[in-house]
Amino acid sequence: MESATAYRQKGYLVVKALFSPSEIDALSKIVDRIHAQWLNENRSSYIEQQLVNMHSLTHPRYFEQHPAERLRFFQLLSANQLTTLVAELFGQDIYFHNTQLFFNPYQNSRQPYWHRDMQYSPVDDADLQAEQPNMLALHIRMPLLPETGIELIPGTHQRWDTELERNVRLELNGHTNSESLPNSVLIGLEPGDILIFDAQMLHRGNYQLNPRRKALDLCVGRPHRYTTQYLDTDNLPTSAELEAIENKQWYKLARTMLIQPRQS
Ligand SMILES: O=C(O)CCC(=O)C(=O)O
Repeated sequence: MESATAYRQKGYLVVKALFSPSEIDALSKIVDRIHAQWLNENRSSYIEQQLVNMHSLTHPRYFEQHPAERLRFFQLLSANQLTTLVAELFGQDIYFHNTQLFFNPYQNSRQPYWHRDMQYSPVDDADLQAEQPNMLALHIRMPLLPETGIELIPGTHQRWDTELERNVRLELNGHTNSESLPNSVLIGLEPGDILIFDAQMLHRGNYQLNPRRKALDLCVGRPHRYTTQYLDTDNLPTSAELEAIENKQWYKLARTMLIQPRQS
């Protein structure tokens, strides 16, 4: 499969028009309401901490007044065309981990920063490097507005940093994590397109090129002890919701992992 080869080589893949305008519209309406609630509750952190994302959009706290919408949201996120594509690319043992929404920081007051997602966990960088071949943690980026919003360094899912990349990513030897790095690619996406990329490859957002950003992000992957420890039951469908979801394999595996010993 051509796209599997492209992903293996580069660590990312763009699929154009995977979601229909009506699916994007339905997602957008739900996400706007959740984002508005979050902003209402977190406005001072958004401004003072220059936040660029929120997480856990499926949490019940966002559905207290809209219980039926939660099921609809899970259904949209596990759309058949998406789970089929992910199964073709990565196999069946993929679980739903969480969701995020990326937006511009308040008044674009912050520089985007190069990182590998798990560098913010307590796991040592050398251990992350050693485990990288055994991990599959994916972001599925679904822009709800057109954006040129993310920059990646192809191939960094398979190799660790050059000296410059390490200095920039970890802000060593006088470098800052917002400096430009060689061989990066900026990704342009339209609503309906998706970008799948390895959460551990070198990446950063782009805030300047987008007057507004509303980029929904689905975190899925293969169970691994470094990631499954952060899985939160509250973000998963209830048993009744699971029953009603047509395409349930990602959620089913996630729920199984909560009652089984952690897998490596
Ligand atoms: O899209 C962005 O602004 C940054 C994305 C990112 O850092 C991530 O998905 O971990």
